[in-house]
Amino acid sequence: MKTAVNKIYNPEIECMSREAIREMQNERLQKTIRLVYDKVEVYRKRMDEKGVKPEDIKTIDDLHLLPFTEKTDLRDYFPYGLFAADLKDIVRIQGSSGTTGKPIVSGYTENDVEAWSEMVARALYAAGGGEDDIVQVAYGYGLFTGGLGAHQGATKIGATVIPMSSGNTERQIMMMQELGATMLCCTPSYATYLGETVKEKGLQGKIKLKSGCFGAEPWTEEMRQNLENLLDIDAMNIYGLTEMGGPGIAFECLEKDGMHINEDHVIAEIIDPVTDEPLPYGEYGELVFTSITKTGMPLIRYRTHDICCLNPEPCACGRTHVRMSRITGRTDDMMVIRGVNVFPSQIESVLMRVKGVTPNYMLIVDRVNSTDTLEVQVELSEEMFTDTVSGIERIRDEIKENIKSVVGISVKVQLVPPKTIQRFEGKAKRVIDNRKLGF
Ligand code: DLL
Repeated sequence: MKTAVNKIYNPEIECMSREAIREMQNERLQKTIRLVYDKVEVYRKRMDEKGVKPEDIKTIDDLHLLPFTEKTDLRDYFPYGLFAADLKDIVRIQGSSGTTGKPIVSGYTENDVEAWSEMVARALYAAGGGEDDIVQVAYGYGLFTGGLGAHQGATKIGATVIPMSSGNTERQIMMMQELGATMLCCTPSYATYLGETVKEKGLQGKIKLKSGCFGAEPWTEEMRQNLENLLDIDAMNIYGLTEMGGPGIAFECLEKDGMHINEDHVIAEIIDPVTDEPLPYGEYGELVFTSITKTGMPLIRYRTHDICCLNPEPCACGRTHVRMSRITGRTDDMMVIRGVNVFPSQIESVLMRVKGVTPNYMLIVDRVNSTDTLEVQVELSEEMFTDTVSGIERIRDEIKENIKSVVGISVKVQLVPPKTIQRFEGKAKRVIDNRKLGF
């Protein structure tokens, strides 16, 4: 691997003491609560209903007094109902379609765009980036925050940006090679597809990439290994969501040991998704964010539905901001199969450890004679495809047994020929649940 160098974009902030971070958060929280109470009717009403006044919120320990914000609120008050700034001060709208199709949007003031750009700049620096780099942005440009978010961050660090947007794989690889891109920003599934294509074309020695920031969808440690091998890079995780501003809310450094949350801009909590009670550091639960610098559309205790845990220990890289683990699932992507809770990431993790299959898979859930079924379709590698029948059967049994022991359910495994499972240029969609189709 062409190992990238550890760099810190804003050491004064990223390495400040825990006490100083806390003090900064307390002060910024008070300001934000005052702002939303004065400017956003929904928040004022909800706080009044709970009997909480802005002056009751003095420190982050008072957060639990505040109401949660849900994704449905963004839909219900679409488009401008949660904006805290006048439209004349909003310089950007970004959004996402979500799974139900009804859009959600977020509004940014100039300050918000500036803060967001710095968050991504920190992520790119942490991945070894700088002004000498050529950053290929293969996240989609548009309302989705990936493309413009990475673009702004790369511009901020003075790098050369190639704004490819997603798709057109042949052209991506041609440009990557000809222009000598050194960093790549896209979803991990698209990066894997790019990597597979590079390998197939025999171009592995001709690509100059050294690292990349990959996010917008869940991925596993095994998928990282695979991607790092395919492209000979350091593959870093980057997290974010439209509602809080986009990519860069948290990012990995080269220690690859959790994502540093930009705590000067957001406060993170973990709650029990059932009881809604805050959970201590180290325990897995639902991630909840409060904006503390946004002025366009600050959100209070926003429930992400993403599951992870937090680690407050300082990192070996020197940064002190709390780290979040990989997202292990979403409270809403859990499949309940014959009463057992199953997350797609658990299955992915099993598949990635099996030799002879590729990271391309699809999970098909159905209900046959009142019994839930789960079929795992996974692609064989080119080498394995031409192997003996008994070799292929061995792989099938290995997958079945490992899923049974890790997840606790029996599944049907279908091994399919190479390149037959759909590839994704943006976020991958790996579950088809026919039970929800109502027949
Ligand atoms: O996906 C923002 C983004 C763009 C993040 C580029 C990173 C890189 P949304 O489209 O609003 O925003 O989707 C947000 O995607 O709540 C998570 O469920 C998921 N997600 C984002 N990053 C990660 C990650 C962008 N690194 C939703 N790991 C979030 C796992 C992620 N899930």
